[in-house]
Amino acid sequence: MKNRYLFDDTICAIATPVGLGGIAVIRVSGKKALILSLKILEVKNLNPRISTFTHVLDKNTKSVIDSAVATYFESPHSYTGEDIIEISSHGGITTPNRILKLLHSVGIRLAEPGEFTRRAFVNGKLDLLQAEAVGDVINSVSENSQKIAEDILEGKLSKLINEIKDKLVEISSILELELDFSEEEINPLPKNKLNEKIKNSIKSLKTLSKSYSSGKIKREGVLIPIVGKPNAGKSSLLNALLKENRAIISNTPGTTRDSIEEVFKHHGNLFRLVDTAGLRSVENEVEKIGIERTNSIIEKGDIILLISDVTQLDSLENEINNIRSLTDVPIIIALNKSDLLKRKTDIAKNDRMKILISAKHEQNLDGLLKLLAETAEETYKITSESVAICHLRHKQAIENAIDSLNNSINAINKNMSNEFIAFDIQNAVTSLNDITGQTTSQDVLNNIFSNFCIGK
Ligand SMILES: Nc1nc2c(ncn2[C@@H]2O[C@H](COP(=O)(O)OP(=O)(O)OP(=O)(O)O)[C@@H](O)[C@H]2O)c(=O)[nH]1
Ligand SMILES: [Mg+2]
Repeated sequence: MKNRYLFDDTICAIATPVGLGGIAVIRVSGKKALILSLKILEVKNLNPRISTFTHVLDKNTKSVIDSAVATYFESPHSYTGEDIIEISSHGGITTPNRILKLLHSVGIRLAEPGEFTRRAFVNGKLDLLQAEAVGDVINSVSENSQKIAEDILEGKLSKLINEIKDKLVEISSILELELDFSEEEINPLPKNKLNEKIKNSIKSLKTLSKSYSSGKIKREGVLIPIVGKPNAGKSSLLNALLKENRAIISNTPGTTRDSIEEVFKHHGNLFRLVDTAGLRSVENEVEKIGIERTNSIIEKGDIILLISDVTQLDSLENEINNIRSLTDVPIIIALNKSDLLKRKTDIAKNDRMKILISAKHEQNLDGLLKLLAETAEETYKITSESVAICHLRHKQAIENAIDSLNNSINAINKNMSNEFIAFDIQNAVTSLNDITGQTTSQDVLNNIFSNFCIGK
């Protein structure tokens, strides 16, 4: 590593959550982590990688604050790449905060959110993709979101992007080499070979770009607007699935005026269910706004759950057409109030996307959840093992790279000089560098790290 101490000062933070707990971990990182930490510890020295039982002392008042275990991670073999001291003290709110104050009093600055990870990134311990994934692992709320972040943290996505980048750098250096030598001195790369190489890179980038919808869903959950006519039973269904009285239910049409979003976990999948205002033509201003909101939620939805009263299906086709005019994602049609049917019906039999349920009597809700899960998995390849991108920032950079490569192909086809072709390829490389962090602007970095919690 070139320079492990790009940051001059030493920082500290409580790395464990605030609140009651057996143990709290206070972290110190920086050039002076060891000497400054020793000022508040009873021991005279700490050996790298060995946990040492000691006491935390306020040397001014000569009082013992707590018994603790201190561990020294010697640079560069630490999370940040700098010297790190971790003090494991008793948990709770008072003790860790007293220790933090002591550390501050001996000249250690309190860390900004994400500063440990930012130092790890600047010191080359992680690239930007991995650093972002640290935040995603911490914030993950389902097994799927945890898995995608963990894969990125392990470097699987960085490897893929670096492979594409290396190929582009190779093409660009061949082109530049050809500029320096005449055709007699070297064999130039034939135009069709060059085209083929660039097209292969575009293909790999397109696959990555397409993985965004599945990556986003793995990270954030499947957004499922529950829509349908007033009184169809949308709020009843939300409550039945959540097993709580979240939304108000009544037989007055137009009960739900605003959308209610609730997160619901099902077999490792995260469903974000949104109860919406019933769709109908209305004069009432408040209800109108509610319906406009419903339409915009339909546009954002990953799967639409259309609820229809099975005893009043006259307008079902119209409802489906209305939804289709807003989105082309799958529509699951739940025919509700099956308990009101006098006779058995095979109405939902021949259409896989139709299902007969009763929200009020909790009938066939498992069947509905299974259908939702299968549709999500098939449409968004949620369970597939391949690595996926999950941040809009990554998708935009990949698309910029694809645009630049398309420009380079145009330049080749117009028989333009190698300089122009190489310029476009270099632009594509720069876009990819933005993802992994080599050329990312300070603003973007500030934005990424400010979303982290303090102590990470
Ligand atoms: N019999 C029967 N009644 C149901 C069922 N599900 C809901 N209901 C009744 O239908 C009425 C309307 O239910 P809600 O859940 O408020 O309907 P909604 O679609 O949210 O209606 P809005 O918010 O007005 O758009 C209530 O009286 C519910 O008790 C069902 O499965 N069977
Ligand atoms: Mg409702």
